[in-house]
Amino acid sequence: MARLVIVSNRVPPPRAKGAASAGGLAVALQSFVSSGTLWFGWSGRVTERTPGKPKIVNGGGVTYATIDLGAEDYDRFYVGFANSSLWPLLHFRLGLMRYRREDFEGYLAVNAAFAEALIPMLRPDDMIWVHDYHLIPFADALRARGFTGRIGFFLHIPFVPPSVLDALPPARALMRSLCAYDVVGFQTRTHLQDFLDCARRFGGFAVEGEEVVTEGGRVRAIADPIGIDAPSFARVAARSAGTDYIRRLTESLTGRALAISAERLDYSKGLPNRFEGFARLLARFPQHHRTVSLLQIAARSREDVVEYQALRRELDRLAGDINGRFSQFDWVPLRYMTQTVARTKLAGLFRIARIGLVTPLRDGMNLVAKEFVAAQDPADPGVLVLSRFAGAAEELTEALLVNPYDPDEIAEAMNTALEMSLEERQERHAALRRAVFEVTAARYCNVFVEALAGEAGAGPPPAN
Ligand code: GDG
Repeated sequence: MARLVIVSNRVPPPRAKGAASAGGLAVALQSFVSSGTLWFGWSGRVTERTPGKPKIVNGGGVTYATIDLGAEDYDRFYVGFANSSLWPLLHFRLGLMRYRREDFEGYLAVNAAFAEALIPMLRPDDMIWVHDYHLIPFADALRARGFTGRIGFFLHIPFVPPSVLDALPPARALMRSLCAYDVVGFQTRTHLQDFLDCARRFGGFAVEGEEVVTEGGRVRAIADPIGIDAPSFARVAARSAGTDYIRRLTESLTGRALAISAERLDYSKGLPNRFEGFARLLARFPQHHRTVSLLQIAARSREDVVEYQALRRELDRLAGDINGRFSQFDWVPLRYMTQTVARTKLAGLFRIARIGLVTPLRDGMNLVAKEFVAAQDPADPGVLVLSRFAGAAEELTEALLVNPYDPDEIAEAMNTALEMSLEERQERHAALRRAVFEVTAARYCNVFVEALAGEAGAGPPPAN
């Protein structure tokens, strides 16, 4: 059996299960990696210059090899091209995209430096699984250094149609790099279809079914939605609901319903629209004054990127505005925090919430939606209000699906959720729960690795 090598921008510290990391990727993969796996990527540290050799740590049979980033590389590769060009572009936010040629050069240079550092650790029959938009040119960089084994890529964030990708100056180079993989995976069939259209348009390649035919071979494109370890999250949530922490929260609510949102403080997550939606709920449905509180956890993220700094200022202002307008001396409608909360506590918060409010403007998948469903008590479940532009909406069709650009629609869905009968809540939750327990993290990993191994039995991707 070939060794699995995982390459991702950030590598979680060994055996840090349950640690307060607010990233979806680490959470999904950590339970899958097994003894013998090599996991390679950035350490998260910035030093003066990018070193040539990785640091190696072993934990639980897994070898973690990490490399620091030099300050200029960090600026061009991470802050620049990855998070100021690709992230906004692939979330359909052309107005926020910034492009500098030197950033793209830095992006290619870091991919090359990472490949150079990994090559001495590779065996010819390794299977390499590369993750996310930071590392699109990684297969090219490995092939240029002589690696001939299987290499697959999974994109955790959305993909865009040709008319959107066209705005990115190196669109063609990027598409040709994506087509240097053996397998390319996406969260949904919509993203997959957009990729095939872009491969045709910018790569100049023929597409046959769900395969791209290149000069060098064939790229197989798959839709492989990511999931969570649902039974384990449900257990943690049930246990956590009995702790002092959750008891203190329940006491502070004095019988009021809790609506909850939790994510990285990121403009893709639709926080200002959500705050506005909540304000509309209070303005249009005054019967809910004093009966509901929204707890918004917005873990600070990418604080070196100016758009994230601006978003934080905007949210501070909006939160103050809502509480100034609607608070009463003994009721504060919006509780807003920008610290991370430990994962077990988060699970308990989800469990006791009456509404899970998940309204990104665009999201590859959105694991919070799935975690909220898994955390509920099936006998008295909360209601999921979900953006139809989250990848998760393709599977979680029994949620109250909203267009997050319309604050009135968010307000109306919250009102519906608050007034929903127990019977309807149970019916919707049962259907959502089936979906979340079926498409798990383990299934996601198995489907990808089977496709990467080239096994015929990989089968069709789950319906979504
Ligand atoms: C990318 C894609 C895709 C959030 N706040 C806290 C916290 N979290 C945890 C959540 C969840 C994870 O972080 C976030 O995952 P998401 O999927 O919701 O979002 P991204 O971070 O944007 O992830 C996304 C994902 O990759 C996987 O493919 O679904 O579309 O954008 O697990 O619970 N965890 C803790 N404290 C917090 O305050 N401990």
